[in-house]
Amino acid sequence: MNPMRITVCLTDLRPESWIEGLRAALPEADVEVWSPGAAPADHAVVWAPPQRFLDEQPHLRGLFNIGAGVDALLRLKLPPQTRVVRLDDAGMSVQMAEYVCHALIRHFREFDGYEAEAREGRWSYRKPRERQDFPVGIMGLGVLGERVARAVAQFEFPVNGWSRSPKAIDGVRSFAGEGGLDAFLAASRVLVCLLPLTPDTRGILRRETLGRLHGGRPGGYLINVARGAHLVDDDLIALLDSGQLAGAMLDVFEVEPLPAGHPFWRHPKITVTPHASARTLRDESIAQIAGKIRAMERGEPVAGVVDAQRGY
Ligand code: NDP
Ligand code: OXD
Repeated sequence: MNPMRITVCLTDLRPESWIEGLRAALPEADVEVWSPGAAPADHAVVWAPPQRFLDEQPHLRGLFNIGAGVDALLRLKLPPQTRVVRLDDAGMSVQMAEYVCHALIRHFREFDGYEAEAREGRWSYRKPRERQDFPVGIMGLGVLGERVARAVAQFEFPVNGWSRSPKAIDGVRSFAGEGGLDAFLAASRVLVCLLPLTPDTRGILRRETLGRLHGGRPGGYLINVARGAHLVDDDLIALLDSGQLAGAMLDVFEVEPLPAGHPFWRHPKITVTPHASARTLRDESIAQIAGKIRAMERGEPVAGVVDAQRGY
């Protein structure tokens, strides 16, 4: 019997360590880097593959993305029987919790202000703020959002969560669906976006929604760690410049890398990070993907299979 064939197509990434790790984790398989014209494989491990790659892979059983977000993958024409599988945490949720708690606490405790004053040699206190006045709203309570919500709740902030279906998470007030969005926004002052990018969520961070934070009062804060296309950039800038929003920490952008002249780089109320909030960890990811390939081959269910209709 021919060995199972696994092809690896990682655009803009060096594939060598992935190939080595996958060969070690799946010694029974034939693991190769894809090149145009290569023989079709049984499974693929991918990041941003070109359409040509998929056109040449009509028999794929599993298409394993080395990220959690599959919006770019779902824009391609996929072989009909192929199951698309996203990374399921694989070490990302703890990083996301660190990032969001850092952004939240840095804003709430005014650490940027202290840092600026310390640079001027000034020893000055600020009036302590009430955490009850800084309810945090997390959009998306999936693998990453739930972990973030639990981490934020540990710091005793009021936490609201918004998802398609209602959730029961200790310390988190659940809002669901279109009908729950207005009440969720009104009850939240710091907004964290951890939604997948789908036709329903594209542009969801815009003037009308961001303007409703904190019951429409000024002082909201945005943390976007999901996808740049969730945000309408000009609306954010207008809300910051008018004083309606107090600031934003942004990790993701419609065009990445963020173009040199983009106003986000120099805006005094915006902190930019380079899509670094939760990095793919190679060893954890290889172990997870190898386990799922074996489970699929045994005909067992695997976690993280994407529903293409839903978009995540
Ligand atoms: P999941 O698929 O596990 O969770 C998605 C959540 O969003 C679910 O709670 C889902 O609701 C909710 N949701 C989806 N559509 C809607 C909608 N229309 N209205 C309300 N809620 C909705 O995803 P992950 O938590 O693993 O990842 C989330 C996103 O984070 C990824 O898609 C990716 O874009 C981004 N990401 C960013 C990274 C970075 O480095 N910046 C790293 C990794 C991921 P329900 O539970 O009811 O289905
Ligand atoms: C992901 C990402 O989706 O890195 O995993 O954004």
